[in-house]
Amino acid sequence: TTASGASAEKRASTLTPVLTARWDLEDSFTRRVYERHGGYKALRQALQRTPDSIVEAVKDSGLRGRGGAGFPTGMKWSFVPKDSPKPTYLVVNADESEPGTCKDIPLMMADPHLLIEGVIISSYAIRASHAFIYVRGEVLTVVRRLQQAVAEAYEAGYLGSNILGSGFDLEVIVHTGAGAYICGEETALLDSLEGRRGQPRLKPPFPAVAGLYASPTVINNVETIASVPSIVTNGSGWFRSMGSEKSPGFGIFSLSGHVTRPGQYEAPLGITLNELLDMAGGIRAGHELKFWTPGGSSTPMLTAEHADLPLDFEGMAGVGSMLGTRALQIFDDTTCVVRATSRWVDFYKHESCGKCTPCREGFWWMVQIFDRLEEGQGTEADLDKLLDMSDNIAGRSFCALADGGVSPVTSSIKYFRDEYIAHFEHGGCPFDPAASALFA
Ligand code: L3W
Repeated sequence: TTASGASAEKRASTLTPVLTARWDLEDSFTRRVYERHGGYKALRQALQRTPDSIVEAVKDSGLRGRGGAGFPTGMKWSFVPKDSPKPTYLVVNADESEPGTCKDIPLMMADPHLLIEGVIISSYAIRASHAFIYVRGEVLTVVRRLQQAVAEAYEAGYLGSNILGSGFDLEVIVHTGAGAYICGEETALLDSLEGRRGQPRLKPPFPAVAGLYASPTVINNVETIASVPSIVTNGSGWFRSMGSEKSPGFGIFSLSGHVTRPGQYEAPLGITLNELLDMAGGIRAGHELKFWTPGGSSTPMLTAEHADLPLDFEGMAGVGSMLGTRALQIFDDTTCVVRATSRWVDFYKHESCGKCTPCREGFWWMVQIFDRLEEGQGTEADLDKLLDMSDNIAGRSFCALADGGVSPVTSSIKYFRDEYIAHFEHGGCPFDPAASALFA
């Protein structure tokens, strides 16, 4: 009944699951099952409280954005001007497309009502009467499941006018994207939602002040919003009792690649890769960990020496990486790091929206260099050229896509310069692609 097919055993974690708690129940995606397991209780409690008290609870919990950047959620909500003559909107960023990231889509497949309950409570808190869930257009089954769940929520009086007799009104619109990675960038998403080609806008103004239709707009990731009902029910102290001081709470870690049992593992922030690998049965038999990403390809790769570091915002920043979306892509000793990086650079070249020159031109040129390197025709000067280009792309482009795109390049050269050189000396890739099976 779930999208992931992952079993409870695979998600066994060091805490009682919250976000994945119902994933293995039969018909977990229905309102009936959600209500039978405590669903919509938090909404009833929230509607008895003032909107501001919900904002305060989320602020006190220390919840940080689960889409990658980790911005404090309660603080973002409190940036919405209280005296604006324009309506306030809530937008859920469900355009999950960071390579390796697979948490929001399974959550929406298995437990869409958890997201919808979070949407209603969050909209109430920020005084929004319209909320949009912007979903990747490619995942039609998820779109249909969400639409069905939204219809069920209307039938029960959780959406529409005068919700549960509270006087609060909310309309929820499920909107599909059209397959562009850039539309996960919050302002490109807003352009797309307004019917334009998705390209990032200049910030500031931040969406909290001028977002959708130039109105105050809170944009949060699916997992962020899905965490809100549990904070309302259990309190901010409970949330803070998990995770680390500056990165409290829990999250879904998606493990993929050369791992025995890939899947989604819910765990407190601050857990380590080695602890997660223990749950996932370790690296596939007979092999060793070579490199991994903490949060998809947009976060600098790390190596086996980093496997005991806390997977929280501070722990990853401390080694020049980022927690990002907790997409742990695991590569063993059979993988060619040049091949992996080349595939990622191809992705960024393809997904660059073209608005700014460093990103549009930079990734195109990088692809040319990587093609040469892979054919064994490069020289060591090419590595310096790649680093120089990275320096001229990161921080000089319009949005975070470009900063993310140079991450695999700079980090792979930092940790595996010798392997690049081995390509020149060997006259091509020294690895057997069939042995890795990921990039064959
Ligand atoms: C009001 C201010 N709001 C910041 C808000 C801002 C946004 C949030 C974070 O990139 C990262 C990126 C990807 N007043 C504010 C303010 N805000 N200052 O806070 O903003 P920011 O700029 O730190 O990050 P971002 O542009 O949102 C997100 C990385 O995530 N990433 C990619 C993720 C992809 C997915 C996916 O596919 N689902 O999430 C992975 O690491 O590289 O660094 O809301 O408005 N003064």
